[in-house]
Amino acid sequence: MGSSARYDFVIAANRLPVDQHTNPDGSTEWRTAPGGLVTAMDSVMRSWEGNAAWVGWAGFPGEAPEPFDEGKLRLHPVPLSTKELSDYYEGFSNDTLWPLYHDVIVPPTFHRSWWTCYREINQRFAEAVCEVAAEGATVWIHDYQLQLVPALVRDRRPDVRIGWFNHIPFPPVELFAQLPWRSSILRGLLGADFLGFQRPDDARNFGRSCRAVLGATTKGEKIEWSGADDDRLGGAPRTVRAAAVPISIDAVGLRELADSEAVQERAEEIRASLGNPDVVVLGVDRLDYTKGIRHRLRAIGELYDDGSISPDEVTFIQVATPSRERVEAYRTLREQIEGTVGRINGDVSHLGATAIHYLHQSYPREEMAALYQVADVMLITPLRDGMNLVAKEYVTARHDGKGALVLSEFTGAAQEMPQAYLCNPHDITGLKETILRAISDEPAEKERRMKALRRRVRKHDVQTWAQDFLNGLESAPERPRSGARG
Ligand code: ADQ
Repeated sequence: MGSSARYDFVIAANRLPVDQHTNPDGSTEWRTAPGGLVTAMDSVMRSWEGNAAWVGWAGFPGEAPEPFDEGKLRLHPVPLSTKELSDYYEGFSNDTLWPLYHDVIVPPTFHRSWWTCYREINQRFAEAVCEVAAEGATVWIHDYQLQLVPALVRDRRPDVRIGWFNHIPFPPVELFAQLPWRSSILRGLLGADFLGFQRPDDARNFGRSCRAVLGATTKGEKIEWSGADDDRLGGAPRTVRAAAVPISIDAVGLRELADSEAVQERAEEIRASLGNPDVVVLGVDRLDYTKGIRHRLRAIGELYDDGSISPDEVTFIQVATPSRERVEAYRTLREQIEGTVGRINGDVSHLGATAIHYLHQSYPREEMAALYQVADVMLITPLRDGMNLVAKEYVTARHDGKGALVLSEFTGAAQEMPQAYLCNPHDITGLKETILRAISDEPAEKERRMKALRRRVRKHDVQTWAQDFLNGLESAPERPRSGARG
């Protein structure tokens, strides 16, 4: 089957890189979806000389559109029904795996019917990949929604080279072991040649789970597994490499955008509309319980309450992007956050001086770049985060030497950005002190830190990330066998 397909580079991700828009006249068109993965992959595509395809869900339930071309890229939609969306995506991916992989900040929900659906959808994605992948193709699978796809593809197509990248943390074995389907997930992943993680700790956590759950052996980044059991995803012995390849941003593109006259003007406009406060503090997150928004509000609220900062001088803007609103834990979080913002504003704001501006909306890139430029202090306080691209975007956009980044030590970004004002968001007193320090440190000290942070992001941008991943995949221990099995 593989030999008749034409695409020698295949990406598989939960979503396609396009959204369908309906025009006022009722006609529809595809538009590039905003987001880090699309930008990242765009740079890989541009330098890829062969034919490339992207397998993913088109963004609406029901029948999938026929495969189509967007520029050089073949898009291959995978259908999901409303029920499948609920069980595979909102259920197993976002209410089982997401909390389990983020330190069980909320308890994961385990439902056998969700798992059955997850397996079926992974099978569907794997079939689509096998359908489009040319003989000997490179296949790059993304994220926790598709952890069974590597072995399912390997099983049918031993000729292809398979990489998987995890955008979120991989949990310690003590937590991962809670998952009733833990060994199937590990076997699924071990179908890949190369597994990329955000941090060395994530790669090590994965290796430890393979040892504890499957009896595999590890040596540095190499994992050796006998494959000896009766699970249909298993089979021959395998050697797989698991390593850290931290993701990054399109630093050149963002810098250019931030430099543009329109963005500079917009930044001034925003500042003026806030009443030109002395200090603007900014938070930007998807509205997710992993992002530590409640802890941040607690610290900010106490700083206003105890008079350490005043709404006449310091304004806090919290942008909280709507996210997963059909999952209960997200609805509860939204209510809590909005209640807290209302309480703080009610207590400490006065006419003409609002303590917290809360924006539950998505914005274009230009507006985000302008907001970053306005921020004197950026507050990033997740309880756990795979990487956190906002940290990298902020230091890149704020390139005038000013600004200060407060960054949780529980983000992947903290490992690469030690010059940030690092914090433990669980320690509210410590967090308050760190915020005050970031506000009041000498400009020269802030400039020194920001310069080092910017240099790091410039040197390790998204192009470097993609190249590092593909190099890792190319040199992974187990070369593909020739000849497809169909
Ligand atoms: P996310 O959890 O979505 O990603 P993050 O890395 O912070 O988190 O990326 C968010 C992106 O969305 C940023 O590019 C940001 O600019 C953008 N964004 C946020 N709010 C927005 C808004 N209101 N309007 C428009 N754009 C907005 C997952 C993992 C992360 C990992 C990334 C990439 O959870 O840990 O860094 O994947 O691997």
